[in-house]
Amino acid sequence: SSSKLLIKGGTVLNAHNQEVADVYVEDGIIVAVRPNIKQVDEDVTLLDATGKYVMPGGIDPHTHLAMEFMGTETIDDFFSGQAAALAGGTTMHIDFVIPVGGSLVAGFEAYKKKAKKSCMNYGFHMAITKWDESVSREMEIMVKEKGINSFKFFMAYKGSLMISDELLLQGFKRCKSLGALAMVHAENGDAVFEGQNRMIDLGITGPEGHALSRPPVLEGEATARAIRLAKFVNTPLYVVHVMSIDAMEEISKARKSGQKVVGEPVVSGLVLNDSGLWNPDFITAAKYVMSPPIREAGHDKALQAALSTGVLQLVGTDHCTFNSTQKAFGIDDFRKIPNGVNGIEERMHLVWDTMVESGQISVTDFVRITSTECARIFNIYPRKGAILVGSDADIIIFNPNSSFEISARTHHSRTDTNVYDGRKGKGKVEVTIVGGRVAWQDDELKVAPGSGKYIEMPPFNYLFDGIDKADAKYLSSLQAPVKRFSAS
Ligand code: DUC
Ligand code: ZN
Ligand code: ZN
Ligand code: ZN
Repeated sequence: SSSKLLIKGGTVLNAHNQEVADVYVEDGIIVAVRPNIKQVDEDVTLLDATGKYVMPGGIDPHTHLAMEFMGTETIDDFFSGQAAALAGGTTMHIDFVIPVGGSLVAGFEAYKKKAKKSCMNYGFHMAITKWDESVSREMEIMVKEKGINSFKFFMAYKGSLMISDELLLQGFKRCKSLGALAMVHAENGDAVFEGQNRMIDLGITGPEGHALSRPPVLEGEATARAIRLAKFVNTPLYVVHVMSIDAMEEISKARKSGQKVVGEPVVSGLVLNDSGLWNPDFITAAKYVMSPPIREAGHDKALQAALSTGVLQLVGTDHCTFNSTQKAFGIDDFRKIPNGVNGIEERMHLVWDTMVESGQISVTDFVRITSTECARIFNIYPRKGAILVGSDADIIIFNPNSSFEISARTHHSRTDTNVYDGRKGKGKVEVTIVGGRVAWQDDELKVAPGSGKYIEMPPFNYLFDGIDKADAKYLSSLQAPVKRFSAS
């Protein structure tokens, strides 16, 4: 069997540079990157990349495969979702484990089981949806034994996933002590509840009520609150699915002040806006329902600009698909429409077209925001996110002169709709390589369920550098007599 691969003549892209070079792979690892590598053995698979880019496979930091949610389960599981990912040039994703019966360990085991049918690299974040001693203890098990270095807290979904500020603080403190990254879904869940009641009282029960019930100000408020609480605890913070100017500006302000805050826009927020979206045809509109919602025109362009200037650092998808039958659960009440849109297959193409083709970012920036930065934040760089000697051979061959076209009829997700249906653009992923093997080529999946690999992520990423020092400085400042109240 061939475990040797030679990619000839392409322009190799990394976040830090670009060069015309060949890439030679053995047993899943990149062993040489330089011009004019000679094909030595007979059993080397040869790929011609002349005139094309050779870059690290995409890493999607935010997906939900096989997730039980809002009374149903996402239609894409770890095989169909990953097949779609591979078709779109993504070689790794990080999914959110939901605890089972309040247990993180049980949730982890359940997700490992779901992921047995994987055919690419995957890692996990863990959602924290309640707080007690056992959750706190299990967080340590996750970090020290299970390869999870990030925990997501929901400030929305009142009555199910949402947790209070008190518990958020406990969670942030625990993350900090474990060297794990705290993540937040930032919307004010109490206010969303109020907003939903308002819509129902007004008789607005259609999909547009979803967006109207949770406006940008609620995302801005929760983002600001999470940022300030993270500052109080002095721990890094990762804000998932930044969908509004309101949230983005809070992140911008915090980063300017030196706070360690990461902002993740998702493809839907970057390329969609809600003009013409709330079509009178229920399904046509319901497919766009996600949380936070797709915003009015203006937020999309502002998020693109923030991504191009580094205010936001990496792009996810929140891929969370439900088919028309599932979306129809909310036909009489938008509150029952399962939240979520597709994107795992479309992310690389749409980001290239929207950000690179439009001239907003360079080709090396593209690598950074779709792969390298994610690997750095989740502490698996340079194993992932780079074409370097010693890195895992997760590689795509991208033809900038070809073109893509998105259609629900031809996409590889199991869902029957696509929020990007009909979109066309420049650039096309032609070959996707995972662990040194061609996983997707000529519109054909070449890997079988079960060939995927769980990627463990170690704690204490670069964002934790200097935190001890800042804490020590704070503590010593409290010792200064001038700060103390004196009775004398
Ligand atoms: N938002 C969604 O749209 N789906 C999954 C969970 C979430 O926060
Ligand atoms: Zn969320
Ligand atoms: Zn999500
Ligand atoms: Zn196909």
